[in-house]
Amino acid sequence: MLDRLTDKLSGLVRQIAGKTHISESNIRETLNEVKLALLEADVNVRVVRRFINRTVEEALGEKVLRSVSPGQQFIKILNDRLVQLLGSEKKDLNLKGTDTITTILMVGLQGSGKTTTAAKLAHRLKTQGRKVLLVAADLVRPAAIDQLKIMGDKAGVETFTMYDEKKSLNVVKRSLDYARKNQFDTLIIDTSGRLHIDTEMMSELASIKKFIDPEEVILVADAMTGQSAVDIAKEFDEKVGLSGIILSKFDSDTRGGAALSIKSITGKSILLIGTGEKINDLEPFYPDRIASRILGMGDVVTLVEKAQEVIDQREAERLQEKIESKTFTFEDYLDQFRKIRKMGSIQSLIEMIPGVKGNIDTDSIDEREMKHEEAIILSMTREERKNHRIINPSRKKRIARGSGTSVFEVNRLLKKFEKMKIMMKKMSKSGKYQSDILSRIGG
Ligand SMILES: Nc1nc2c(ncn2[C@@H]2O[C@H](COP(=O)(O)OP(=O)(O)O)[C@@H](O)[C@H]2O)c(=O)[nH]1
Ligand SMILES: [Mg+2]
Repeated sequence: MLDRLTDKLSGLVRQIAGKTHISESNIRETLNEVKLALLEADVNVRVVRRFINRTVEEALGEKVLRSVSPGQQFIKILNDRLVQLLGSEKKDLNLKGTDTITTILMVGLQGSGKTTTAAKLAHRLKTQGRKVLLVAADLVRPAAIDQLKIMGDKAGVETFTMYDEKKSLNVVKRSLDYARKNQFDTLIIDTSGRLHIDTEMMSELASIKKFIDPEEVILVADAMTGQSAVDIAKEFDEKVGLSGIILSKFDSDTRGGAALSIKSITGKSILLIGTGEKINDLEPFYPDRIASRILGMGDVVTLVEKAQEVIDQREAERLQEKIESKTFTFEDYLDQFRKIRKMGSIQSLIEMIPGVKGNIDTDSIDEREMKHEEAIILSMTREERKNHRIINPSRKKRIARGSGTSVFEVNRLLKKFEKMKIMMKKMSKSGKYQSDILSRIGG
């Protein structure tokens, strides 16, 4: 799902991420490509238009054009907007405590995946320690009851059935009595769908809903049906009232526009996604993870946010000047060192940089070595830090003793520092913020 969109967007992201200068036309061009990619992925036209307009507006603001890393700032905006489009936060099911009964009504068209999903959900809630009863209230298709029972067995969950009953509302009523008597805390009701929306189905669902007053009315929508999944959701919401949506068949290789349109058109969140036919194939829907996957960018957003906290723009500029004028000293080094440390472990930080994971052996970045280096720098006098060239053999001995290291290590750091200055100078010309971070920590 969403593979083509992912290819397209991550390509665009890669192009723009490293840019040190971006212009209004860069932004407009890129967003135009984004727009085409979204339309091609079958995202609703009006949703796309609104998305692009808002993103353009924000991206053309000062924050992007004048920032130290405009490319990444721009991507962050794009990402945040995309997360919002997908529903912002992961939404959990509304479940009551296990001392009472939570009811969940599954609705949807025939073939959308209701029965399968009901059982998957039962399985999921069971593993969370709930006592779940599946209720076979689909009486339209004769085999439906058996199908639920078979799936229920796979889930290790009891299924409530009434083979001779004709009215699904009666099944629901009786199942509630049964649940009360047998201390079930969760009822998942599988209802009958039709091939198309019809009034009989809707009124049946409405009467069940009225009787049971469920905590959740979940529409199971087939992600493969694209735009029409969105229309169906809208209609079910108007006629029955939904609390959330499960997108089934998210494992298919269709274009995936439904996932991106459904929230902004219906206002209902995607709670979970079905990713296969097996009982385990049900996953929470994380808007932020999906967005960064689509943009193919690791955790660049977290990285930008963290970096923003510690390194403000002016300071970055000062640093840049120092690098250019070669007045970068051990004092600055120490300073950067500590800022980077504040951002978390070096390893995890570096792994967040797009393109780094897999390309650089982050295990070789030794945190212990960094601590030693810090100790060495701390044992230098201010003069030595400002001008490391005065560090002669006797000073080296003193520093090594003071820092609990060896002259060998002191020498190694001095050499590394020299090498790093040269490297930084080179990199500051190509201007990449991320390589800048890397060079500062000597990676
Ligand atoms: N690949 C895939 N198939 C699914 C998924 N959910 C359901 N199906 C299949 O879709 C078909 C219809 O599912 P079913 O639960 O009977 O739909 P219902 O008519 O709404 O109850 C079955 O063959 C399921 O195995 C899913 O997430 N991924
Ligand atoms: Mg069914």
